[in-house]
Amino acid sequence: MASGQPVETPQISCIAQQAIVHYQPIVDMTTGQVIGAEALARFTNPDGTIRAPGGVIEYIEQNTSDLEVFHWALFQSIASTALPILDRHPELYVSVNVPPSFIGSDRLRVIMESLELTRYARQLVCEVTERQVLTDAGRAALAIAHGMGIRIAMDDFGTGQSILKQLIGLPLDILKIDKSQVDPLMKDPTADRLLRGVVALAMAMRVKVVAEGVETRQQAFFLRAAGVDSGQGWLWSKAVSADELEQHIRAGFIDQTRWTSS
Ligand code: G
Ligand code: MN
Repeated sequence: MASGQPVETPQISCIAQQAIVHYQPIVDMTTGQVIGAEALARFTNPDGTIRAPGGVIEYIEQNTSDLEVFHWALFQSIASTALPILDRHPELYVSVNVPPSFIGSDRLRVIMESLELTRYARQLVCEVTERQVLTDAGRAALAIAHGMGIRIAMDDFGTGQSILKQLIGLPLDILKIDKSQVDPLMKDPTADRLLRGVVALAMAMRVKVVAEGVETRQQAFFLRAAGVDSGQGWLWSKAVSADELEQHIRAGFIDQTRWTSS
């Protein structure tokens, strides 16, 4: 929860309207190529500098109309900054954190059509968090998004429900392993064994795996040895502007695929 005083709803709505996106690269751990990017909300300060949302999104999520304003702003920012990149790199995807309730309310389809995003559906991924129980309505919503050609990623895997029966019948394409399972990899043998179990689960389900919060080469090495396809984290890059993302796409991260820095 954000520190300080609660913020009045009209002010939140105003803040929600000003959301823009930055992009954190998702990298193929073997080749160092950028295969996708997670769109993460950022806000512009009065002096023009950019700040991370802090706890603001939790306030936005409390009110349906704020949530709608926020997603419009977010998708508008994606439409104006990412589409030229998606055109130039047809294999690249952009993944967006979207609550299933928002997809189910038909708002996603309206936004996609209004912003002419529909033809990019195959380059979009909706990330849904494992922290909240997926209701029947939520599952139906994901099926709708999948029917539009959008891929589905289970975010924060291993930190929330982890109810395996929840995965049955879900149109899942990607599992995102949470940072909390990456951090203990070199310290706790159980974490390494658990990781291998999750990779086996993903392989059995025929879904891709993305490890999140990767900060060191050693972590990347361990993850790759365990069979993880791709990673996201400060080892490669923090969330950056669309221009910087494109530079990363062109250059790749070949240096970070080497075990030693020399
Ligand atoms: O749960 P979700 O995937 O939406 O979380 C993404 C968040 O994780 C972002 O706010 C991003 O800034 C943060 N993050 C991404 N990579 C790293 C990392 O390598 N280390 C840490 N500490 N945080 C990260
Ligand atoms: Mn996410």
